[in-house]
Amino acid sequence: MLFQNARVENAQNLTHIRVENGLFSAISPDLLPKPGEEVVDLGGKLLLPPFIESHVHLDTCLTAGDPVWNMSGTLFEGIECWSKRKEKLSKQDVRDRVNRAVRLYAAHGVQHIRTHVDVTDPSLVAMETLVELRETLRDTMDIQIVAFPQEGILSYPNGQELMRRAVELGADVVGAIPHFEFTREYSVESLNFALQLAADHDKLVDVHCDEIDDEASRGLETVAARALELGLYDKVTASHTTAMHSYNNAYVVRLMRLLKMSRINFVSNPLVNTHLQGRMDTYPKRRGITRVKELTAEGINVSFGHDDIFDPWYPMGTGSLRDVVFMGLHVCQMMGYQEIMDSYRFITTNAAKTLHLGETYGIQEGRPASFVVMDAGNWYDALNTNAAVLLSYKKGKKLAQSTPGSSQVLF
Ligand code: 17E
Ligand code: FE2
Repeated sequence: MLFQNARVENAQNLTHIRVENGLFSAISPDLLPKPGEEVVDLGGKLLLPPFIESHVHLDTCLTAGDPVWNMSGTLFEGIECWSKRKEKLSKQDVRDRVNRAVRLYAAHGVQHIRTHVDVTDPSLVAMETLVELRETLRDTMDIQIVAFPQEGILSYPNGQELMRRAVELGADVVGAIPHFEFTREYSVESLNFALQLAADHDKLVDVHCDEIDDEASRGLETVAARALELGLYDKVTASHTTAMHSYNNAYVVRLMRLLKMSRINFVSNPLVNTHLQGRMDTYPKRRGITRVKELTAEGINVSFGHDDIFDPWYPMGTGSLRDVVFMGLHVCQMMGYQEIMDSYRFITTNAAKTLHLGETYGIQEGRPASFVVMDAGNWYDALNTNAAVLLSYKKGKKLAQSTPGSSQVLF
């Protein structure tokens, strides 16, 4: 099959792309159709590697208001609401909601998801169900599972044992939540435990790290130091790190040296953290987004995640990562021309690094023929016009398509 006249990422010129046996077999402006070959003329539309959701909670999605709404809009009230919803979890409930959420994502060109799954639940029903769904959905959505201790590792009954069991059940990634532990000591101990658990079982790490407006929340330095000392390096990711918004600059300069040495990844969730953070402030109200611009300038890998779709922490969401980037560029003040043009990387190649997708990902000859086509000629226009994802192909198979609606101005 031959896709003609594609604009690949930020390329100046158009090219043609041949897909055979589920792989990109040739990418070149000189390809001619073979006799009988199916041809699709993309007419200069933007072709990108598939979108990657690097941070979401699939187990909690589509539960907003059930049984109670988060009235304050804080992270901590969200955790209380979820704790009530958690009592009602069943395999069927998790399966139904995850299947719906995965299809929302698929419609928006997402083909990979890293989901945090709450393991502070003695039944571990959500974890068991996600492990099953990872298998059932493997041809359509790549799912990576984080064992996420929502209510703490040291501060929740049998927290360490639940984490170990989650890893035995098949979690790909080990999580932690240092800012929610009862004390600073617990916070450090929980991180030592989580990173050692990952090292012992050859797992990745993704910590909900310092998701609080407390400038004294310093889990990040412990995460980075352990990543360095245990030799885990870029297998480790710090998500949220919103306290970094409030750190003093002298401390950040000192911290940045360690962050670079550790080579850890960052995930920022601009939609959700603009909504959750700064809630104890009067005015000025902090935005509570980590320092994406400065981290990027230092060559540190940052991706963007949605975090939630319609759940106790975020009452909206359609699975569109374009909305995430759109918000992220605003709150991080990254609206220069080139910053806008490059911003698809937050939900593609940067996220691929975090998820360790390696050579299974990217528009290159010999790699799996997985890509999306946007209804725009470049990423700037795609972002600005909220362009539809016209096509989503995974390993040469069409997974989703859309026909943009038309609207008319009658004057
Ligand atoms: N849990 C948490 O600790 N933080 C979040 N942002 C969400 C769930 C969505
Ligand atoms: Fe999260």
